[in-house]
Amino acid sequence: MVNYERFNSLIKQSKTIVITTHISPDADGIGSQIALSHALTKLGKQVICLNEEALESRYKYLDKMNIVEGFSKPHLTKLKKIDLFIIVDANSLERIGDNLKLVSQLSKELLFIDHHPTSDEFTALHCIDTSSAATGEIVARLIEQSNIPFSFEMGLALYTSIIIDTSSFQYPTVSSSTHNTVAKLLDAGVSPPMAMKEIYGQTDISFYHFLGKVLERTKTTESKKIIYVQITLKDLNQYKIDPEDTHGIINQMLSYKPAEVICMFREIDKTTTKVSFRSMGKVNVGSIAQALGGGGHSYSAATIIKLSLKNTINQVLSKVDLILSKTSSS
Ligand SMILES: [Mn+2]
Repeated sequence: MVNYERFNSLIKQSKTIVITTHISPDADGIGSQIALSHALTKLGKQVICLNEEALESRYKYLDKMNIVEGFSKPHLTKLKKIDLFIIVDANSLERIGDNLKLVSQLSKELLFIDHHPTSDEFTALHCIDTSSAATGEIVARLIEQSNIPFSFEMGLALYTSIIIDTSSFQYPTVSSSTHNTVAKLLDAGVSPPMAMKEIYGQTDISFYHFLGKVLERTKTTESKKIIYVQITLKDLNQYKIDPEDTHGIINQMLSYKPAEVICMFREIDKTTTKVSFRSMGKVNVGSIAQALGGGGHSYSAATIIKLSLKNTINQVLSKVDLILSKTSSS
């Protein structure tokens, strides 16, 4: 449940508001931050969007006015008096970075707006809704109930949030209310073809050659219930691919009918591997990722494992296989 009363009373009593999101931010965090910032500015608030890192160039199309700042030391003296510190798309101060944690201590009040699972006590105090497809969907509802019309900038930012966090409406969290919200964003002027090019756009043809090479190595386990793909450092270097551009590759395999779990393994270095998970519903990959030191949602999660690519693949596949054999026999 989203605590609208607390949101409204905090906004009413606050003049200076800082909005941040988690480190290595994704499009849901950035989109939610930018949309909420535009909305609160319309209410006459002084809003500062501040993140641990400067905005990546891939998100610049959402921030034509350059409102998102990366932390630098002068912020600590400049921002002496903050009334409200809002964290979007995360539910812990551990996720926002060491410097932003220091900034949060300068604020009178804290508010989390998020859709990741957390405790009931925490949910009661903040704007948390784990059934929402994206934090952007919650932000859209908060903006609407504040009677602020969606501007084009808010629309594009929230559309981006929802597209990224549902992999273009493919996840079980997508509801009629998600589509109702999206309808209003299109009414604000968002054009799907233009937005999709910004969200998924590639400027280099070599990306498609890389994609071909990676997908050619797609495998399934014997039961066919797990489909997986691996990306090596050599692939990334050979095609000059930014690892940030590989996030969506796992979604290519959602359409494999027999799959219950989809995994993508990406080599970070010789002893570190990133594992991304998707679930078609039977298995909670959020708790698998959590048990392996990571986290996420029940249908989409990730972790980083201190093992070689090969050993990570073996270990993770046997673990997921075991869980799948238990769920199908019960
Ligand atoms: Mn999110």
